[in-house]
Formats: sequence, structure tokens, C-alpha cells
Amino acid sequence: MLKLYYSPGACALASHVALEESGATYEVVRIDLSKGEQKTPEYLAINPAGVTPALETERGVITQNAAILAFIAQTRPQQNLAPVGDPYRMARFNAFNGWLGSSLHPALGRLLFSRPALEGDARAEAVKVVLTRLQLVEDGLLEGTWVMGDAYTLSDGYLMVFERWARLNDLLDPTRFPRLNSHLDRTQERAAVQRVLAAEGLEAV
Ligand SMILES: N[C@@H](CCC(=O)N[C@@H](CS)C(=O)NCC(=O)O)C(=O)O
Repeated sequence: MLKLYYSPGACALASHVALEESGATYEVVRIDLSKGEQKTPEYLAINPAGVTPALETERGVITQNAAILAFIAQTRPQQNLAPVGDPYRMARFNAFNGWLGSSLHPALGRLLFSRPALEGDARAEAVKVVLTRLQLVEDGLLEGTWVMGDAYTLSDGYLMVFERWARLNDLLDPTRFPRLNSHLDRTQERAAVQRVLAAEGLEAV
């Protein structure tokens, strides 16, 4: 059976939502980042990078949200969770998810999770980078009401993770980011998302 290693509210939420949306049978293992459980020898044997998510499959472990999302969508094509039958559109799906993992996530991570916390000019610069990247999604990267246009895909659950972090930290001004705010609200209304939030002990924000 598929087994997801996740940390509540962290970026693994995207993979957790993807599994729930897919209807797959899966189990979850909670890794408490605040206790350093991601660095134990047992977990490093699963993901040597010492981060969540990691998805155990019958063929081995997959890491990186972007790869896990593509795997889930491609192994359950009947669920229409990504444009799996169209190489060009699938590349666009992968590109968006790759950008989240390599650009928006690191920018937010630096601002919100640096220890010691950023202060002064360093913090102001980090805020500027985050807002610039959020603006890029607001103005150009959303193809429609959903990331890929008219239909929900697993990219939407992934984007939701960072919209949640942004809203929780007063970075998602509704006047500046109306599309992102509406996208976050609509995504959190989905039944599968609500089930996952409850399972992780979270609430819609
Ligand atoms: N690009 C990776 C990022 C993974 C990542 O950085 N996960 C964070 C949580 S959001 C983590 O486990 N951090 C623990 C640590 O760095 O010790 C992905 O999407 O899977």
C-alpha cells in the first residue's frame, strides 16, 4: 500500500491532498519536524535528504512533491487530476509544480522559517521576493480559475499550501491578490481537502 510520510501543515500537505483526491488506498506516517524526526536514522533510510514528503510505493520511495503529484496523477488517469494524456500540457503541469518547489517554496521558507528569524533589511528583502513571486502567479501563471484553466488539477492543492502560509502571515492582501485569495477559498472548500486538513489537525485559513 502507498505510505506517505508527512508533517502537518508543511508542504507534504500537497501530496496528502493528491492521494485523497485520487481515491487511492494509502496510509500516512506523521513526522514531527519540531522534534527533528526527519533526521532520525530510520527516516533518513527512507529519504536521505531528511525532509518530508516521501511516498513509499511498491517499487520504491518517491520524494519531491512535484514528482509525487505526477506519479499519483499518472497512475490514476481516470481521475483527471492532471493532463496526463497530453505531453505538452503535462509538461506545463510539471513546470508549474517545479516552479512552486524551486521558487515560491524557498522564498516563503526563507522568510517564515529562517532561524534565527530574519530582521531589518534582510526581512524586508525576503518579503519583497515573496510578494514578487506571488504577483507572478496572480498576474500570469494561473491559466484560469484553476492553475491549468477550467479544471482542478493536483497543482491547485500544491499552490494552496503556499497560499495558506501566505494568508496566515498576512502576505495575501485580498486587494493585491484577488485571484489567489479566491483560489485558496475554492480549494479549501473541496471535500477531499477538508478531509485532509482534518486528518492533519488543521483548519481552513
Ligand atoms: N522541494 C521539496 C521540499 C521538501 C521540504 O523542504 N520539506 C520541508 C517541509 S515543508 C521539510 O521537511 N523540512 C525539514 C528540514 O528541513 O529539516 C518537496 O517539494 O518535496
